[in-house]
Amino acid sequence: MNTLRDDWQREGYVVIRQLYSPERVAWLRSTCERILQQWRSECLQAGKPEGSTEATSMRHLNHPAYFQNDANGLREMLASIADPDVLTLCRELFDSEPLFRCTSLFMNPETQQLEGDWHRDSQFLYSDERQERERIEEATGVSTHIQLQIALVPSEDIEYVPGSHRRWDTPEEYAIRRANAGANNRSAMPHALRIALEPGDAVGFNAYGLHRGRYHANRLRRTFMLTFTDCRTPVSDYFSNQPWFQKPGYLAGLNQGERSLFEAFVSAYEKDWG
Ligand SMILES: O=C(O)CCC(=O)C(=O)O
Ligand SMILES: [Fe+2]
Repeated sequence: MNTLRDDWQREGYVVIRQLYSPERVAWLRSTCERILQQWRSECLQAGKPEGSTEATSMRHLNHPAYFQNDANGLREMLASIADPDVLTLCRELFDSEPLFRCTSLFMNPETQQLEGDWHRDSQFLYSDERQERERIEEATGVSTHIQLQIALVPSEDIEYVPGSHRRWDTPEEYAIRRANAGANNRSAMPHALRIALEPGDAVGFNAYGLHRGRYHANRLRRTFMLTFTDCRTPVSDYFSNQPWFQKPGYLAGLNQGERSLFEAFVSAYEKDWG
């Protein structure tokens, strides 16, 4: 029988319809909107350009600053990350225990119409292209991470080249993704698949495959993303740097399953939180 894990290893992505319940989607839709407004106004006050209305992503929606005097809200956000269906899915795909890494929100800018640039996330990790190529060519389809994007409004904003996570670029792909310092990286890509999601549907993808997003002012985009790694391969960086997990009471009210996910997260990364 063809399992979800077989598809994941072969294609580099999976689509799960209605991964989140309508109630959870409705709650996240309004909560993420509120968080986005707060983030923009705080960035504006602090003179930080990343919070401009043209921004297309933000991280760390589980930051306690978004849940002051709202213990129930924080608990609901953490429960959304540790949703049993999400963890079961990741366990199956990794054949191992998932380790939490980060929450993100992708949104449309207010005025720009931007096609995202084609990339593999490996190119940000390995600036030396030979190393990147070795890393991709030794891949067998087994992944150590997943980017799990859950649509909060209808979305066709992700494009992916199926199977590209376990092979290097063809010359045509390379000309688009990397040649001339990325001068052509917004061109149409052969064999790209645009993934259509209804609210609550999820696409999980291996970010070492060829992919891009889309950022059009006239297409509402609100996509919640959970990143997990295989617990055997933690990656410590800006995404995992979440020292607020050590605040007393941060995990209050969670059930045992939810709590274990975050306790494993803290013990994997707290040594780097200074
Ligand atoms: O969702 C998007 O717009 C792009 C996301 C992406 O490239 C990533 O998370 O690696
Ligand atoms: Fe990416």
